[in-house]
Amino acid sequence: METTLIILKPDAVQRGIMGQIITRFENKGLQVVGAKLMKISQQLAATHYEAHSARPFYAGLVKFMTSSPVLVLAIRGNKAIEVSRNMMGATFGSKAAAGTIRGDFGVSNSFNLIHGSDSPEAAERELKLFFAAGEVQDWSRNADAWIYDMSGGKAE
Ligand code: IDP
Ligand code: MG
Repeated sequence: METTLIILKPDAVQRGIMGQIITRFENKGLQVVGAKLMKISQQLAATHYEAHSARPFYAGLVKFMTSSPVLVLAIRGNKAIEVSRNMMGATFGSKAAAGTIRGDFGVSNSFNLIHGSDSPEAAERELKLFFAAGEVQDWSRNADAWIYDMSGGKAE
């Protein structure tokens, strides 16, 4: 099982579509193991997006991400990182395929609703940035017996 960091960005919170986006992850069978509404500080935004610090859109990105609350989620499941990225769609709303979150809910290149870790290394780093020890819950979900084939002793 993988756990990934998802951020519902300020535009998703302000537009009142948090529930619709979370529902997509729940419908897919992924498990919410962490959730926190928070305002991202300048420092945290800078650390989170440090790989982009030389990009022309960086200043605007940090301003956007710190402008209004976000909902930070830890999402767990089989291949959760790749599955979530596929559900999010391409970076630009105008390019994202219909059926994806960005493809269905937006057209902007920068206000694109959602962040998701793009690798296991990124997920580990980002989960630690946004969730303190004890804020991610390891809870067992009864539905897992029907979401996964456990007949071989592990989730398939
Ligand atoms: P990702 O969120 O799909 O992983 P990244 O390339 O990691 O995309 O970029 C991080 C964020 O920076 C994007 O989600 C988007 O909000 C913003 N961004 C990326 N490229 C551009 C751009 O060309 N113009 C404006 N904003 C951008
Ligand atoms: Mg990225």
